[in-house]
Amino acid sequence: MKEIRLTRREIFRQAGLAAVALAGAGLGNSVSAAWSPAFAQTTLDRLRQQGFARIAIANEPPWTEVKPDGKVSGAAVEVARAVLAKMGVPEVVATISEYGAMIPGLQAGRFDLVTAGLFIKPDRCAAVIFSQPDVCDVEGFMVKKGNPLNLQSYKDIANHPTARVTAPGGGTEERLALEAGVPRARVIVTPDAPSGVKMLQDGRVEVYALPLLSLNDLLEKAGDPNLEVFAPVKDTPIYCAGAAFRKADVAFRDAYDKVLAEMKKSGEFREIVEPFGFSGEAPLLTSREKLCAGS
Ligand code: 6CS
Repeated sequence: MKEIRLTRREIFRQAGLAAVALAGAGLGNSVSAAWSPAFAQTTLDRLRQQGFARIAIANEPPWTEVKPDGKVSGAAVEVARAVLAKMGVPEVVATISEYGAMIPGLQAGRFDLVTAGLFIKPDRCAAVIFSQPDVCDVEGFMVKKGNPLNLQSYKDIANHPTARVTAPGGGTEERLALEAGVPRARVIVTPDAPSGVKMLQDGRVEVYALPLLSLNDLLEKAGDPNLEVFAPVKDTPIYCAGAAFRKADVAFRDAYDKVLAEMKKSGEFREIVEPFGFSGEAPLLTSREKLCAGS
């Protein structure tokens, strides 16, 4: 391959961001660059060319779901599928991931975007960039019928001498429990949605914490009259999720946002999310900027 010797100034002048990465590799003032701007393909170009985007999901209906026939669906996935199709990326290839592993996986290049109903929160906005909000929900507690310990907030769990809560690893509920002062030993990570219900049924925990729509889905599937859902959990906000992108993928995220905004305006967005039980209105009442600022 013909070696092209470029000075740092020529690199910065010729090829923009890609050069910053290369020069930032500490290659000194003049580097051999076996590439030219023609090779500086954007993420969106690559996805269009390969015909699919790799997405991270949690398999937590109705946000994301792998159906018995293997088809991937859920409100967050169907929104992303529709937006990406309009961007010229016809397919999505999903990987089930724990919430806590989604952002590291995105940053490591295992996924092209996260469309798992990842809540837009200040700590996450420091690590990734989000689309504008897509699906929102309140928080809930699944408990034994009658909520015998009268657990209505994470503080109630913390203040009870033995109450245990289960929640997804690296998810918001785990963090809320720890921040409310529930000892680590009483915050148990559930590997998947159904396991949390089983732990509650077997008396290994007293609360299963998830967004309300997720718990309602699990309650219906469990068909267990000894379980009920308490919501909204006191002292918790309405959370809104968005698609998450690597910080370097601003152009990809902005192009995604443009299509998402058009779909919200045309009513297509509402037609996708409402059959899953989500409000088509709620995401319009807030913004990425507000949610990243913690308001
Ligand atoms: O983004 C989160 O942290 C939360 N999102 C969903 C859809 N479920 C639980 C999880 O903790």
